[in-house]
Amino acid sequence: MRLLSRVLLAGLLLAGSRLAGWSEEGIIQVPRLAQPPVIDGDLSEWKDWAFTDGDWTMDRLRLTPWFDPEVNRLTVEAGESPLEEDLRSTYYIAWDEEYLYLGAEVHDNINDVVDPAHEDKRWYYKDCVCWFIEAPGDKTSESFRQGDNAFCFVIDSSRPSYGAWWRHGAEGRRYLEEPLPGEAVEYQLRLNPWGESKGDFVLEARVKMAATLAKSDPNWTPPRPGDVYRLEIVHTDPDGGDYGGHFLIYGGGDDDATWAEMVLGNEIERTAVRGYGWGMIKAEVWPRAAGEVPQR
Ligand SMILES: [Ca+2]
Ligand SMILES: [Ca+2]
Ligand SMILES: [Ca+2]
Ligand SMILES: [Ca+2]
Repeated sequence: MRLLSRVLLAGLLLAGSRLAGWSEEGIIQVPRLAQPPVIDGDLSEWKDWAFTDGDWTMDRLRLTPWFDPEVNRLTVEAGESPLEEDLRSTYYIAWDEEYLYLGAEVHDNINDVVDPAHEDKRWYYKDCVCWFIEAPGDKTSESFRQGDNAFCFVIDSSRPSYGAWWRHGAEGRRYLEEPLPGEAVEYQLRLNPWGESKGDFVLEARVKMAATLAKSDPNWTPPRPGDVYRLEIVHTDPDGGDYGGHFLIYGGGDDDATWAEMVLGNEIERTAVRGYGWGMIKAEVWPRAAGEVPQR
């Protein structure tokens, strides 16, 4: 990277650290769905009623407090595509009484799920979208201890046994690694959904909370509006390279104290969507006022 870029990035990082972190300042409000979606690789029936804050690119990510040039690969080598062609992605999250719903619409130049040193747990060396969730959320700094979960989906259309992965903690245990149990997950991938690139995909998934969150933390209780979890999204995109092609969004890595606060919210009213326009409704990251939980 050129010296000037390094200086600029260092400045951004300093500015970011003075913000004391996204999770200290904003709350992600995740709406409840009135109708359970069909898990078929098409998000159209629920994505407008879910949490999203739009397209993520490397250019956007490097303006955030969580950006770390050691983790997020930004350099463009000669002959490589511009960054926005490397990876551009929109994520969606919602919930109901039984499930967390997770979605991603992704523009990716290359589908890469080949890992020369494959192990089932090495999703981070493959194209993979992963939601890190602590439930219930707390302010204690932990790395995949009690209450910490990663729900990871390898973008492999052959749906291998490790394609839906669960890294998690439990009471007195940490970094447990196993496939998401069959009864806990349903997911679909749609590759090249827009006929533009074989690397593009839509991911639609649901994860049963009682079969996962309750096992990682005995203090978890069935979800109710106002419950506080914590969230980070990790999206790996090696594209033939080694570990390091990463988006880390809403957090700074495995330390769950860096993850953003995520509050289970109520349903988005259709009338509200009509009344306010997409930008207002979809940018559901709210400034926090003295411990107040935002109400819809
Ligand atoms: Ca669907
Ligand atoms: Ca890529
Ligand atoms: Ca890729
Ligand atoms: Ca914690």
